[in-house]
Amino acid sequence: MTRPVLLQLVPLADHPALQRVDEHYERVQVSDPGQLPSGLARRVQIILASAMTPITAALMDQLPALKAICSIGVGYDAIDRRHAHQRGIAVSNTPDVLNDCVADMAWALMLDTARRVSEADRYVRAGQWRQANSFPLAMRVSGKKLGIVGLGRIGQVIARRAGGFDMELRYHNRRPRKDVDWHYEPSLIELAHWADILVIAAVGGDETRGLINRAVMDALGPQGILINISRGSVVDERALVKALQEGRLGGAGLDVFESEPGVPEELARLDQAVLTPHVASATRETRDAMLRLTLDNILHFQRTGSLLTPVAFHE
Ligand code: 8YV
Repeated sequence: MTRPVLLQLVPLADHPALQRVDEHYERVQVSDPGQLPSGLARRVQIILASAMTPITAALMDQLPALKAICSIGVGYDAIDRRHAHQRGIAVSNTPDVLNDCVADMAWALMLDTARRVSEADRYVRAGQWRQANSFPLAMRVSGKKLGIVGLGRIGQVIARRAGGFDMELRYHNRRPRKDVDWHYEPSLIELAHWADILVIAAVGGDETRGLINRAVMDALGPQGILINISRGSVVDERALVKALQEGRLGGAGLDVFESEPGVPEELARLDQAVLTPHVASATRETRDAMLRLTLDNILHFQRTGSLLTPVAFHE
């Protein structure tokens, strides 16, 4: 009997659960789904992708038998969920299993940017320490004011870690959360004004595009630090480069960018920016857990027709 096709749009590490998936599906890996022969395209029931793989309406419509999109990652802004919903295609992501590592990375970027760790490393390697002991002073982190934009699952883990640094904490969200005691700040500008460090942990997509604009950066100010571990689209990157160049913003720690893997050259030239290549979830443990949850979603869907961690769609 011919098995339905599982279209794999990303390279995968080896995982024991893959064998079980392969018993039920013919796994076809392509990097450009446009290259898929129409005979195979007609048999695709599942797409296996990463959170950064664009899943457009056009791609879905190339696949008439598509039933589920299983994405490795928590963000779903790359998926046209409205179209999936209209076609009755289920969508899953990998919530919770990456919270700790993404939160850890937010802290790594905070400490690095404030304490100039990467810059200090470059200074030592370049032999500058031997020439003159002139490394600039950094900013203290402990005891400072931390603002979090987006207090979802990851935002809350970042917030919990702030206790260890004796920091005051406030957050901005679409709505105040009833299940936490942290101070809610209804105005993003006011939060930026109050905070020494502002961490962006909001969802990506149209509702947050360009949310962190010049006015927010100016409110954060010349000593302020901006950290982004969510999506590059949330920050106006041109405004950020200008704010850093003109000294209107103190520093930025960024794991995500507007046009990944593209990073503006001007940004890469700035010592007060710490840049990492979208690796917040990229530890062996967490990537393994993300893949496992995705494969579990696929196997559950094969057995029951529903997903373990579906992404709900609201009009
Ligand atoms: C990864 C992410 O880059 O979870 C997300 O939304 O952006 C990241 O964890 C990606 O999904 C890896 O596959």
